[in-house]
Amino acid sequence: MTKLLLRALAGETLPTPPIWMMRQAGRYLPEYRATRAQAGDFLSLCYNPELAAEVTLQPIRRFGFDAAILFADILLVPQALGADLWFVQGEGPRLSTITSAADLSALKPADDVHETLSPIYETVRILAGELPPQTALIGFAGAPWTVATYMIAGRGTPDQGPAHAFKAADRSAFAALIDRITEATILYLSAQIEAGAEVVKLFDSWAGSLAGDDFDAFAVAPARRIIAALKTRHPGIPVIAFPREAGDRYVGFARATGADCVALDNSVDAEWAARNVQVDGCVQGNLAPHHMVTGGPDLKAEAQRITRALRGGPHVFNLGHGITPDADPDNVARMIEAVRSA
Ligand code: 1CP
Repeated sequence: MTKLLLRALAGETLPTPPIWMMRQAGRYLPEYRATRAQAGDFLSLCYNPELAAEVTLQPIRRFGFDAAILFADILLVPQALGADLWFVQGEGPRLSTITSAADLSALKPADDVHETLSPIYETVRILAGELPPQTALIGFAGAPWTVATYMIAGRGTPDQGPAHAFKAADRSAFAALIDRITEATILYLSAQIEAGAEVVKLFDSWAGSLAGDDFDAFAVAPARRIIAALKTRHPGIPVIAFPREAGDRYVGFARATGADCVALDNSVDAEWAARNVQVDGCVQGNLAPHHMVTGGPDLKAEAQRITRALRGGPHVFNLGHGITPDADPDNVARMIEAVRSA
């Protein structure tokens, strides 16, 4: 029998949705913290295929999710393109910045990314051999705009100001950066699929800060190009797109990009999404991550409200964003029970 996640992504309406969680392998799990300590630091964990496969499998063993997501990070692609990348403990990622056309021309060509990223493909190969038969394997990459915001600013930013400023100052250099990331992403995701990923997801975490024509040019168009290239190379490969905080622009996003499923953040009302987004196919989401911290009757009520609101069409149950380090693992088990008994 085909895996539940693949059935939902193919457009099937199921009595119980497949369930997985963004950042399901992460610091809220003691076993993750132990393996991360064994690896030394976060990047060493990402580039260690055995340990990266181990942390990918941990939430599958503990909770029996319907999908595993490759353990890696969206910032490995900038590193593979030649950016310096490091993580400051307790703060987050730092990268060398791109502030001019000259910085851009110092980057490596997209074809070179495999040299850095080959350990990630090995992680995928290990997982493809070790996952239980009912568990689907998801590969992923950051969408070009979101990756560009980190490459330009050199870190996470609340408003993506530096990326907007670079776009305004030198639109052609900015567009060339988006193109370079787009090409690298096609090669990276293609290699993940060849290694055994059965689904790929594009994370556009900062899509919500693009307005009007910019949303079309830098969120829709690169996603469409990546998805078309992947489907040409790997016919039938399902793609999940996550244009986080896109608001009204969630409507028609699947049609405009060719995505098989659109992931909803938790600012979107599930009933509204059923009427306006799920009409085009599968949707994923969208429980607010804070319920994994607070638990209680609200967790059950919200998980069941979302499940019921999206029951009339294809749905993948997930959070609206990643689970946070302060979450209680017992609340994850309660969430799964609530969804399966809704
Ligand atoms: O200390 C740690 O252990 C590091 C925390 C951590 C983890 C667990 C980071 C640093 N990345 C990851 C793994 C990760 N990142 C996955 C693995 C698979 C899973 O979901 O379990 C995935 C899919 C990502 C994707 C990712 N990384 C995104 C897109 C999704 C999102 O959350 O919006 C983004 C924006 C990043 C960048 C990043 N990596 C790590 C942090 C703390 C950040 C955010 C930095 C910032 O904006 O300030």
